[in-house]
Amino acid sequence: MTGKFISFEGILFPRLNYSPEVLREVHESFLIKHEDVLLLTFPKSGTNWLIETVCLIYSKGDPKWVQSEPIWDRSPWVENKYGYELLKEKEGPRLISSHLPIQLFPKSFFKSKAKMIYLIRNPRDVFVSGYFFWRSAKFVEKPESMEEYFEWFIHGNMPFGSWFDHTRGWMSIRDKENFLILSYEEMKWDTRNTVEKICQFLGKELEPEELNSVLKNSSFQAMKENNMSNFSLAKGLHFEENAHLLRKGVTGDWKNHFTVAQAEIFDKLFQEKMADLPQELFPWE
Ligand code: PPS
Repeated sequence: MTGKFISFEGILFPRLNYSPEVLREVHESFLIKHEDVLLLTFPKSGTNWLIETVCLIYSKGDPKWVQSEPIWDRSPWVENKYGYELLKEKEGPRLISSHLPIQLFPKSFFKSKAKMIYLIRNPRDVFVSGYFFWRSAKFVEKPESMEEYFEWFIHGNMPFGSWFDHTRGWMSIRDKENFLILSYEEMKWDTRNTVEKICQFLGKELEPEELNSVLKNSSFQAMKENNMSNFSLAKGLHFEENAHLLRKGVTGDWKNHFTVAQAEIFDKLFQEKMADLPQELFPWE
């Protein structure tokens, strides 16, 4: 399964828009500034929801920005060629998105005061979301079946590597004060409270009606209808016509897809890989 992927430092990336040269340069020399805000996730954890929310916090709930500029330009991906070029030119405080594992992230971050939000999601739901997403993408090897994708996922043999390593890696800096861990589940179950938490972390204050507008314009339905945020601009070229970034937007969908055997294998693996971390970091059922 290497035709549409490249491997860099043992991690797979889509060939389209990624190269070892750019990945190396990003890691070695991209300068993170103190005033940058970094939005970090393993793919399919709710990245775009977080980006939309933060953009709306920045615009005090005014939807003009999120409705007029594509989401990948508002908060470019530092690791891909397109986003990297944009970021190098951007003036002022930047929003920066990334799926990079900690060992490949720009080194300059670790000496900066830039704030980072790391959003996690139940890896079982990450798996299901990823399966449908990668199946609809034209620029990656498509898994033949959910069984095949299960094998890729549990061995980390897929774009951006292992969920377990990614999560463990970033959680190792969880005590830093410029680092906030959020979960998709808490965002879903108590969105208002989570948005307030983000505002507090970023030092932003919103009036009640501004907060209401952030919530309204970052809702699943609003994002699904927003062509600047729902990836419809990339349909045809990079995605099949039936692709949906905003697919279901729920927690626990894995229960509709996992076999009993897969659920058991996953539980065992989770125990093996994550047991030494405080379990309250993982708020899903
Ligand atoms: S990507 O391609 O890695 O950047 O995808 P990512 O944005 O991380 O994750 C996509 C999943 O997030 C869900 N999503 C949302 N859920 C609730 N509310 C809102 N507003 C929202 N926006 C995106 C999206 O539906 C994907 O999850 P699934 O389970 O596939 O529906």
